[in-house]
Amino acid sequence: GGPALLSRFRGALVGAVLGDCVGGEFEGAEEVPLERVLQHLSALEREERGEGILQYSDDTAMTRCVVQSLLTRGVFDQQDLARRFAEEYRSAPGRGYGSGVVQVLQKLASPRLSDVFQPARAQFGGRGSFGNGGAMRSAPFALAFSDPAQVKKYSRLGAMLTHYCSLGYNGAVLQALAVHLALQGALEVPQAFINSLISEMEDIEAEDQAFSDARALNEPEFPFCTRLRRVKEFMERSSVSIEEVTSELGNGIAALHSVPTAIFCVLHCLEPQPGLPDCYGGFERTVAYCLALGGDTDTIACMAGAIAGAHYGIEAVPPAWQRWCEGAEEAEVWAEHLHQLYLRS
Ligand code: 8NA
Ligand code: MG
Ligand code: MG
Repeated sequence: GGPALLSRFRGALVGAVLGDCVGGEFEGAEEVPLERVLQHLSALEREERGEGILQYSDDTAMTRCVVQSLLTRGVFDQQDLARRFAEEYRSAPGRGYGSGVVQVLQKLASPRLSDVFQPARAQFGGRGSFGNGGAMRSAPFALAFSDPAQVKKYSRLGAMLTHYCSLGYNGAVLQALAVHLALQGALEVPQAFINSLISEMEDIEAEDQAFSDARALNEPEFPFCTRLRRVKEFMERSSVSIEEVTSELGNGIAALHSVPTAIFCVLHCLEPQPGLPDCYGGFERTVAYCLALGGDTDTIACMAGAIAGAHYGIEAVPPAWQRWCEGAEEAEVWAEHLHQLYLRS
């Protein structure tokens, strides 16, 4: 049942781009009244928009690099991907990159660089970045590889090119796994979906590097599992406030404070929610809810958009919204090519 696999692929990639473009409006805002979110979204329904096209940010710019590298090389190629990140940053540095990652992107441009992971390893006094910049671009790994072992392996390596801290790259693995499961229709049974993610992360976080990174950052052991269990508690409650979500799951630029949050947004919006228009389907609810959280809205909506798009399929993504998003049309074409690669993998 549910949408066809190709529709899910298109939904995932278009959903990611749309979340980034539409979410950019509120990036960094501390509080976003739901009314403002709904105004912003209803303006997309108009034939004419004085504000014009919504441009994509670093989230989509880097996602496009991952897609193009996978499609061109047909395999994961870290040298090729590193070169594309560097070239993308050189040609469009104003896409809203995190303040730390730009150093990595500049170093990756050096033709003398032999170890492409070295610049990421040197970040933040050798601890590596825990930002969500690896996770925001990890959906394509779920679209290129059907084998979950490969999804995990390559989403991790792909993130490590800029995010060498386990709290950065494990967030990318979690995001890719959520898209991987959603493509398979796993969100039809929400409890089983969250349980699968928890059990995957129990394995992934059981390594010395993850233990020492968590300790250094004053986080509990198994930090992603801990947050996912909180997601599960929220799912079991009859109502959860925006304040509880932002204070307990987070809405920040750390992967730990945004990937479990994006997953929660998708789960929470499977059902109609008070305050959101009745005419909204699940995809629209998810995007609106992400924006209402404030904080890193473009990235949370990008990640939730990818998961929701994989679940509901492209038919659930409003064409009126897509029309105003830079890069949405191309994303649809690339999703079809990734689908071919996935079927061959
Ligand atoms: P990043 O790797 O530069 O990390 C983002 C930030 O997190 C850094 O600038 C640091 O402040 C902090 N950080 C990360 N790791 C460490 C560490 N080990 N020790 C201390 N501080 C650390 O960038 P990224 O690629 O992860 O990007 C993350 C987000 O920044 C994305 O959402 C992206 O869109 C961008 N961004 C966010 C905002 C916003 O207001 N939310 C604004 C502009 C850009
Ligand atoms: Mg961004
Ligand atoms: Mg962001």
